[in-house]
Amino acid sequence: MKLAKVRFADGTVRVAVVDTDANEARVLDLMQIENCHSLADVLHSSDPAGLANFLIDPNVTPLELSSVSCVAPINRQEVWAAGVTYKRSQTARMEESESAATHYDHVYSAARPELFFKGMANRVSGPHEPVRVRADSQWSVPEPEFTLAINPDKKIVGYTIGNDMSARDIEGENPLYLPQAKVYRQSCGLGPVVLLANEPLVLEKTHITLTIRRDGRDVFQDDTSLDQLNRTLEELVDWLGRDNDFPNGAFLLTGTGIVPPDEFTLEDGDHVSIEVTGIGTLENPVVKGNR
Ligand code: DO4
Ligand code: MG
Repeated sequence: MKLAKVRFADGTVRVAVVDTDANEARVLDLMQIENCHSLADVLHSSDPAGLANFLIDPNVTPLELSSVSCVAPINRQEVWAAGVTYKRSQTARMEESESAATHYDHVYSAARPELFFKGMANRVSGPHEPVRVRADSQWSVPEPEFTLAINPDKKIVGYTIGNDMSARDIEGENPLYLPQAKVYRQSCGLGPVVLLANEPLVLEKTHITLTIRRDGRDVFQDDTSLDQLNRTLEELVDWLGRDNDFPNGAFLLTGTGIVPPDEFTLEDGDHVSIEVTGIGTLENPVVKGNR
């Protein structure tokens, strides 16, 4: 089952079950349950699929998917990201950062993963909202990442698509600049839906495809699959949860396995599309900041 936050023409946002096979979204009536106000409340319940089925509003006609616009599926969760979890990312980091190459080499194989705080809802762009290249970066890329929705008990309850926008020149200049390379206005894409984690995930069949379009044509495309991830999803969540509490839950981007060639940088007006098997496609235009 897929859950989403959908926006209506009058601007109101409601939680819905998205059924791609039936091509419809069914709105939930959250008011039926005390203390259930948001998508996060459904995701963090003991049985998200059962609760969502129970809450489907019989008085609202199912909406055709083409008439529905999804917004970022986030409420008050923190967003975190893992790094250097794929071989491709390790190689790219070592190339961009001569002085810190050995750190990236070591973190790829160390027991402790790289984990960093990416932001909260205010830095997150939903489907079709702009993601940003910093004005002071001349070398920036999207990072298409399989993303976990984690409940306050630190259990994986769902999956979505994340874009860890990154300034490779700032990160490469000095690893201590990582927060500036990674955390800024509109630096994270999330959405369009959360696929509930109650169905088994087949890693080798879960493909992540990144397509970048410029002036209407593809300028970059590549794909990877989840079996290329060098760590288990549970391992990443376990490290994130050590001596940490997430009373409002968290999203965890699990790292990129796709890095465009070194000569590529995003430009203002580019279009980023990230498709993940079983979840859907996250589409965002790119804007370049003016500080
Ligand atoms: O260490 C830099 C960040 C790496 C990252 O974000 C990734 O591998 O996805
Ligand atoms: Mg990343």
